[in-house]
Amino acid sequence: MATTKVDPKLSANELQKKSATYQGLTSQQLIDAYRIMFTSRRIDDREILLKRQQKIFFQISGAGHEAIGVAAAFALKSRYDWFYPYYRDRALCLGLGATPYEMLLGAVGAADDPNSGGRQMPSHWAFQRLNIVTQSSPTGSQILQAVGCAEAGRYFSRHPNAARKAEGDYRQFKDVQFQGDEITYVSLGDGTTSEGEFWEALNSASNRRLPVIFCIEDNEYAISVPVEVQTAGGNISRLVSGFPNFHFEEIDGTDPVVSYAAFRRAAEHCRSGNGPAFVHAHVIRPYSHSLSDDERLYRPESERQRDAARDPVPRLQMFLLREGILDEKGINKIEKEVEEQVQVDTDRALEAALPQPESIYNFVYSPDLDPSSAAFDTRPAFAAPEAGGDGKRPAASAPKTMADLINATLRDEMRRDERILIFGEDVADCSREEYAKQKLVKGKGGVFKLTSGLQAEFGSDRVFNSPLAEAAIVGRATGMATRGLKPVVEIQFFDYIWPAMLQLRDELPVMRWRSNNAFSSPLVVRVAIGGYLTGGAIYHSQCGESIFTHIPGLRVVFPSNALDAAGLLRTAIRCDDPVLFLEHKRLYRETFGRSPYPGPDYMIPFGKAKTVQPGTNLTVITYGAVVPRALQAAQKIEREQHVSVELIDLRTLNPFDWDAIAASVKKTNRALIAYEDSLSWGYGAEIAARIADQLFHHLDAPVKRVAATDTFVAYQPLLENAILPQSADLFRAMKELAEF
Ligand SMILES: Cc1ncc(C[n+]2csc(CCOP(=O)(O)OP(=O)(O)O)c2C)c(N)n1
Ligand SMILES: [Mg+2]
Repeated sequence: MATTKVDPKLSANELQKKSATYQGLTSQQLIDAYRIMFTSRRIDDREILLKRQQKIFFQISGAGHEAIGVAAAFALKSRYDWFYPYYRDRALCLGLGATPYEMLLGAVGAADDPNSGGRQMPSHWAFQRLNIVTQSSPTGSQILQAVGCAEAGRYFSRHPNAARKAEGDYRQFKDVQFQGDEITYVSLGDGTTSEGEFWEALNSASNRRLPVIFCIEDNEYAISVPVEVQTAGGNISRLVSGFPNFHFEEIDGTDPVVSYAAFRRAAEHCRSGNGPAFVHAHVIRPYSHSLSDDERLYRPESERQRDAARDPVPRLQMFLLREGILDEKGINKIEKEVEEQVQVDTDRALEAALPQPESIYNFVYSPDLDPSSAAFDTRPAFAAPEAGGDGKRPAASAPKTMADLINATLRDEMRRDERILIFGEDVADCSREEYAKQKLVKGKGGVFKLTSGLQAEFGSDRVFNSPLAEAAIVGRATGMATRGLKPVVEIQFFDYIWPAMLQLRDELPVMRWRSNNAFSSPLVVRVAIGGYLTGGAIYHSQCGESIFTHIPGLRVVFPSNALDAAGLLRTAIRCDDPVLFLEHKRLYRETFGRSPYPGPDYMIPFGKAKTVQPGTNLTVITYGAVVPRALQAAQKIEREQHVSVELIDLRTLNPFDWDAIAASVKKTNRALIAYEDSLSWGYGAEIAARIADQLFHHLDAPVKRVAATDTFVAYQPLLENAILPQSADLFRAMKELAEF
């Protein structure tokens, strides 16, 4: 192992005994390192035993990764820097201050497990007091969030007022702390560098010079797949070396001294504001991938022996003995103390109270702020009609489009709350600010112009273009929101939301639940959705909202008119849950549903449907762009056949207004559910099933659905018309239902 003598005038003996440091690590720190590394290994060993005894239910070890973990913990600042570790980082977490007892609580799945309260597998770390952010199982999904976390730290140091608490919205429940020179640590295995999100994260961290340390713990295997299959040329350091602004280290991660020195240099680079760092640590994996894996199936004994010779725990022990830092007695004393501690903690953990089944619904959503509550029910404050006017500018009281009101709502909310950031593809007015400043260009502000003028008013810190990378948009936003920012990001077209699906399914909506309320990421994802565009075709017409309403923890909103869009967007921004805000492209500039701006505090609670028109013969339940089409059909059938239709616009899809549906169906005894998405397995299936289940005795006819065909949407208008539900289709279904 490498040693650096601090003072060459001292004798070797004195050096070792008194003032020797090893790349800046004192003898005492090395002793502490050994205690932590040995503790880490003994917890793994104990868990393996417990798993074999069926007292715990999963085990994955940090064995072989202890030295790099301790080195990172010592070089960084606990409770000051931020940490996105992965499952092999047991020693890191111990080094930062997590206790063996807390880890064993996780292993048994105890109610007081600080990682997740028994909701996640062991080694999925989360320690709120240590800034160790809740981690999940998908490999690599933490990397973009770490980038967002670093962005948040920087943002708050540039906008310290944004960190202030405020009453009456999510900020009341979201404490912010930040340090001017903080670092975000994120780690991952060699195999995980194959994930696209890894590259997206490096790209943004590099480009924005963010203080992120990427620690690659390269044990040469991803379960059974060796590194040369994952990584072209077999060495990730070589591939990433072209990223600008990085500090690079490639080291023996089984040597704590070398690892510590590398982390110190990396931290220095990051804290000085130079950009991110990349620490590529070569480590070993002596205990197979997990207890479900036996590496002897794919690794010969010779290779395993070679690794064993580098095992960091015995190596450090030998080093301490050789350097005279500890003698055998000293080593034995530490090991005995650790053994006893792990035994005591295991016994306690096995006795710990278990979570109660009634608690499973806790923290799917914010326990503090209910977006369906009366607090989010405010009256519109329309501007009084202006007298005269210059005839050129539209009066403030004039009806505006949905696009106008979304833009106005974003503007007013950004004025009110400095934690709001907007980013996405093309959302800025002009990334090359000088063009706009010199008035050479007018600015874009979104492909649908929904964010027009916001960069000009709020600056490029708050409104900026992202790379063309949807996972990065949602992943970074999630990291920012964890720190207390309120990103309102845009996915340009629903059709292209899919690269972000892992973040939208496995990360964003589950942060709060999986951490037992220790962390949360309330933010808004605005998405342009839907067809009826005449030429939108397959990739500019998709719906698919039921895929997202199927996700617990995610609010889903789908307004049909300008006023609702304004009121619901404000609720989405001020509430304490993640919200998917679906904006129908066809409705952006429609004549239908225009409204004057309802003022800077207008809110509509989630889960409250709107009765578009009352009726007595049958109920139509719908939302989005089908609302005006259903209204047209309802008016026609009333006119021509005297059928009175009650038309319900759900407005929010999760939560949805079951009470309104039930009250209406009890009155009309007939129900039709209409939606733009393809018919089968769509949103209407759930509503139909609930009506069948709970309102069976009130029905005089089968529950009907009208929706798109089970195809994609075609380009040629003739085909598009045949595919998407039209007013005539709705009319036919209403007639059939009324006549049943
Ligand atoms: C996105 C995703 N794909 C697959 C898996 C299953 N899986 C869990 S760990 C793992 C290998 C990870 O290897 P590496 O990144 O090298 O980390 P190591 O376990 O070797 O430390 C795989 C394939 C997963 N958890 N997430
Ligand atoms: Mg690996």
